[in-house]
Amino acid sequence: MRSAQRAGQSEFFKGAAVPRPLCGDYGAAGVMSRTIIIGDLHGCAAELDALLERIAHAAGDRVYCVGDLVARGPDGMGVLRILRQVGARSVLGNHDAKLRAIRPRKGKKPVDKVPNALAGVYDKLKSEDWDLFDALPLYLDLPEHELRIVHAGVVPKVPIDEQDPWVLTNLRSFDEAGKPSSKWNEVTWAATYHERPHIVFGHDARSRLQIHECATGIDTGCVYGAELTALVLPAATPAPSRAERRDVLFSVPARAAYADLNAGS
Ligand SMILES: [Mn+2]
Repeated sequence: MRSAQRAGQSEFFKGAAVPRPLCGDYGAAGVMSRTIIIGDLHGCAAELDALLERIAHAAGDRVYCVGDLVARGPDGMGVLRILRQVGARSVLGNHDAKLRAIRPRKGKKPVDKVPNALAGVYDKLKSEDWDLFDALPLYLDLPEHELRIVHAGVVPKVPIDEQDPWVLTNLRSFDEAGKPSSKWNEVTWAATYHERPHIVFGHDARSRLQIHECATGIDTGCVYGAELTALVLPAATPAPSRAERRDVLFSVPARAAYADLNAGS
């Protein structure tokens, strides 16, 4: 149906440049809500706004995030505001985990120094914001799309409830001994994952967009001045094959480089 519709559209626009449809083929019908999964936000509120506009976010769309919502970037509070407006859900990122570990609590000694990456939001967070971070799960399953969202990655062939939380929030590759590592490597964990469910993840800005057989990496380094990316699926549709994956991926450019990629993870 997808290719037939596209062919029809080409016919209709014969002779003119055919714009790539912004919302796949499901926008025109106006009946099917979509699932939108957004890459690492890192406080990039203006880009989040632009991305939602680009994909014509509508009431009924379900919005998910791969985590690392507020650290490093210019406007973490703005990100939280927009995510609340659209009723988004997110998994826990490594920076979100660091943040909730330093939540001020009665009877608990305050941290000596808030890490630089979190200093921009630390004093602004209200109790309901801290609650939001406390509630972030390590993964989210979307059975209707046969996919799972994690922040960083998984060790192949290990059941999800046996995965190390550190792996789910920090993994990028495996070292020479096969040990999970947060180090960047040309061969990422996702290249070695050949199972179901399909996994949508972030945390690897250096690799940018990753289109693997059974996984899609959507940390395209917005906070580092590159792009913010979303994967958009029609209701009850699995992630398409590698060849067609790009048809469901949409990006907007960063307005600035807010952080240095080489300054840490
Ligand atoms: Mn991360």
